[in-house]
Amino acid sequence: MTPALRRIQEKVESGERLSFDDGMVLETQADLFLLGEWANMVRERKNGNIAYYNVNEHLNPTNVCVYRCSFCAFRADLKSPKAYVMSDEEILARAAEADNRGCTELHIVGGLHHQKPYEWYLHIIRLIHEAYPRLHLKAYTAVEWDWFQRLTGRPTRDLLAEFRDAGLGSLPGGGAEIFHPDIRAKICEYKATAEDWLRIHREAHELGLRSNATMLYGHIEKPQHRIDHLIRLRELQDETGGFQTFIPLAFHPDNTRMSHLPKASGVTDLRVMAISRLMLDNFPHIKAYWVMLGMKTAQVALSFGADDIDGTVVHEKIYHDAGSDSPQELSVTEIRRLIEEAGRTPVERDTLYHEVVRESTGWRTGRRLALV
Ligand code: V47
Ligand code: SF4
Repeated sequence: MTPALRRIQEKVESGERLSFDDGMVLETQADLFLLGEWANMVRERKNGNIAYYNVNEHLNPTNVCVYRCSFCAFRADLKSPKAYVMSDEEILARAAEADNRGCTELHIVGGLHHQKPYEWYLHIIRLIHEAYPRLHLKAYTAVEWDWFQRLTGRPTRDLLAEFRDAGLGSLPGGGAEIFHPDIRAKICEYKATAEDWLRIHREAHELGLRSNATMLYGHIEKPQHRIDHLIRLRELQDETGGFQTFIPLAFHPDNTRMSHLPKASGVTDLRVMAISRLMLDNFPHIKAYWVMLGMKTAQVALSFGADDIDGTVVHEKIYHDAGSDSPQELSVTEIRRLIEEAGRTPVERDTLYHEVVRESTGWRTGRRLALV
């Protein structure tokens, strides 16, 4: 082991914060097993042997989008044959399906439609919340909030408060991509900047809304851009404490403008997972999103820093349009089996990390699971 790695080992063992330079040493000098051993130590310190999952569905009200992010296979032009916009009836039918299946959460994100007013996005939240108040609505990425500001000329803080009063429960972590401007300028030139993304999450946290954070890796970014991204998130978390979960997202190249790039390997997926756990010392949870990783890698990731594998997930489009060959849905029985086989204890959580108790009459929220 190099002296720099030995020093990092001491820091990990004593719970001391890792610097940007330490992150670069992890990226360039640490082998997979060392990363796994250290990330697992931190994971078990924070979450014991538990692996969380939830029962949720995805709703993407439209795929029409004014932007053209080069990694996106989901978006469509206004007049494209694959363009769609869901009607109120379709949205309500999807929410009814989720409610009937015992989902605790609906994850709502989509494109920025050229002709849809701000009120349409707000109406979707009201419509679902009034019909199915028990469904937690985790809705709209910072990129969408930034778009709503452009549509209305109103500050995002006011918009977030208006949505919260209409039934918004929390914010998903999408749209973060890679914060560094050198990369952002190449993969998503026009949409919300890193500063916008971070400001919107800060405002959400200050309004009492929790949120998640993501990082899109495995395209044109370099290790220094990933470490920079993680440190910016860590700094905001120091300020607000409002982030719940970090989700590293591997780029899927099929049907995108970067389709010439290879898919991230299993080793890269596990390395990024472990380094994220080690750098984000103030994030309670790290999610191995099985839809993106495939269930086999997600299962192994539970020993490389991850303590959550997201949900049963029905109607996922963003990854499936980009070539993911994961199934659309895993049953609770299958998720629990895979977690148990990985030597972990499965615990169903709701979006805000309360335990979910299932009874013959339905589900109820149990105790709040400790956030470390
Ligand atoms: O922001 C888009 C990514 C994100 C591709 O908060 C792609 O719990 C890979 O954020 N290859 C949206 N990634 C998904 C997301 C998410 C997913 C699961 C859980 C949560 C949560 C959030 O998906 C986008 C972008 O970074 N993305 N296209 C692609 N071709
Ligand atoms: Fe639009 Fe989001 Fe796709 Fe970018 S990633 S093109 S903002 S749908």
